[in-house]
Amino acid sequence: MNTAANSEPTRLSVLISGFGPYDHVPVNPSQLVPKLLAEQGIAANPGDLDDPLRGVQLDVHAVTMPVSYAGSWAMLERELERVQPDIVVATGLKRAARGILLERGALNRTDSTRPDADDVVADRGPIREGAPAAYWTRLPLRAILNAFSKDHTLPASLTSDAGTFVCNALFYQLQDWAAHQTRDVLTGFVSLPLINDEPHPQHGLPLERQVVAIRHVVRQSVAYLLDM
Ligand code: PCA
Repeated sequence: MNTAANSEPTRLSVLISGFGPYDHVPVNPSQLVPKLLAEQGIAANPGDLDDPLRGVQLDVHAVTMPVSYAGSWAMLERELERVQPDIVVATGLKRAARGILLERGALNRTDSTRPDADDVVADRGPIREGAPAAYWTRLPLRAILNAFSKDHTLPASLTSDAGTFVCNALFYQLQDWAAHQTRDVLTGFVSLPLINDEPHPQHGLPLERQVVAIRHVVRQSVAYLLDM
């Protein structure tokens, strides 16, 4: 993407999605983090001349989806059409995660005995018949991980397994959608751990750290997009 050096800010929009409560998880961080980011906005750090967000006006949209195979994609697709985002960061909870999990890719498969919010237990099989077996993320995971590593309070790792439940199904459909767009849209999935405010938690991270993490994800994605 070419940005001329003029005074007009480059307008970009980001859609950040998450899920509502499910399975005895009363507060899903993936519901709160996108909402907080949309409320707070994401802008350049005033003192940082190298901040990729300098000269960028970023519109931040949040959506909370039901933990339903059909309902989550229907809702996200509607938002994609409405917002026409340049970047999409889908998030979901991984209860066993110690920190932030940057998902490398989505598999064309459901395989879970767990019923979704509509009481649907998905067949073991492809999400989209005849579609590719997997899609890679479009988010710049290495740059994001580097940004995290400078912040020692953000444990994170790359993972190749978004599970076989609703998160992976949503991720797969999002990547399939992006593959069929005529313009480049950076799309991907980040799994969040439980909210845990203990100083040295075995599992989970404080909500505020999770918000900072997704801010890094968006900032690095903007840098990557402007460089394309
Ligand atoms: N995590 C579930 C679905 C919703 C969520 O936040 C999953 O791992 O598929």
